[in-house]
Amino acid sequence: MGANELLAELAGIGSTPSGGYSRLAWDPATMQLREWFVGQASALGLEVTEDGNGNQVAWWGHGPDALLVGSHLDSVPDGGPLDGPLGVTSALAAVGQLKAEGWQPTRPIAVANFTDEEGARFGVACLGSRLATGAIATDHALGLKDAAGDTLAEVMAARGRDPRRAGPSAWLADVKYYVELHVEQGRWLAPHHAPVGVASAIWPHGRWRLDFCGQGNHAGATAMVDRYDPMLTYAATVLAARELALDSGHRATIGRVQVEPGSTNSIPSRVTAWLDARAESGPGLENLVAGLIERAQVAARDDGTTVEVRAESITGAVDFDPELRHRLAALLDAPVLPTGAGHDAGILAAKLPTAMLFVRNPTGISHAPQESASTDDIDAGVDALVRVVRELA
Ligand code: HGY
Ligand code: MN
Ligand code: MN
Repeated sequence: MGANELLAELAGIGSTPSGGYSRLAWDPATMQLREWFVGQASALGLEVTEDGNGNQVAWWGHGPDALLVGSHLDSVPDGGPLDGPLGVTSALAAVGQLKAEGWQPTRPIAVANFTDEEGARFGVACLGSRLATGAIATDHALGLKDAAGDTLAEVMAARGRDPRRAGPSAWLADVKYYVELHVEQGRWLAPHHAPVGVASAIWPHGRWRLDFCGQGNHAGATAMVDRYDPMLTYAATVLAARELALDSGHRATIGRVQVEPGSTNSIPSRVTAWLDARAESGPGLENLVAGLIERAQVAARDDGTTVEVRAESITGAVDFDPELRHRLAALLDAPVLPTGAGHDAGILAAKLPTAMLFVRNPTGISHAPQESASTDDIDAGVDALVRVVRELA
């Protein structure tokens, strides 16, 4: 089956009323997707394995110097249909096409479904690939809690996995290259009239938790001058984030907030918000975040509140393997472009030669139901991946 047909099989899993998808790590939707992955890979004659972190890897042959392709199947809440699944379905389609042609690889080929790339449940991006590569301390990861207060260890155990198996994975030692195909996030390929692009780099980025604390009080009985309202400090910080990012050409987003007690007739006692900040350079990112923390602290002083900032997920700049990206860009006659989006390929790049292919996204929208790619471009992506697999394997 081609990638478009495989994607159509996923259409009903984890869909939301808005037409998007919510497929968080280890939730019923992603458990259904994992079973689907096993079924499809097995039908292709691949041997499906699962490492101690839940990463699924389907092997065509075994042994060292493998070519790994694939991506992830989890999504952000109310995400689009392609972020992740396009890479997994294109990898399966490419393997299926090559097998149907009777082509034989000279090295093992594996298709990965990395667990929890979005970090939407436990707060750390690329949790499956970070665990597999040792990029995160296993115990710290297993202790991460979701919104219900359940730890990753408890959630994995409830899904019949033994958390004691989590951590650096031996299978990666058998991988020589990783090539991840992904829907473009942002709109660069369309104005350049290219259906497929090759990634040069991933911007450094991170996530910070901001806790604004004040004095809860009665909304009607408390004069405005007598308030210590953390919502004000939070609001000033949101506006400062936009101002600092615009001035510096970087990116800052506060898209998630929790208010306690969250009562219409109470002044809040606490507002918790999460900052997602990204910049073209490490120093740029540091300056952006430091500047925002300073502004938040000044606002807290003015409001008689406090603010506490904790880094939750940090990803350094990624420069994809220059030799591999030039080789693939030449092979595909494709443009090379950076991205502000993080990926499992960005984590594996620390361990082995890694490349990414982007498939044109006509609107550039991602992490929203309107994410799209044309069926022709999706087919062009599979053709490109087939050529890359032939070239590397
Ligand atoms: O947040 C990201 O950049 C990626 O989609 N996880
Ligand atoms: Mn993704
Ligand atoms: Mn994503």
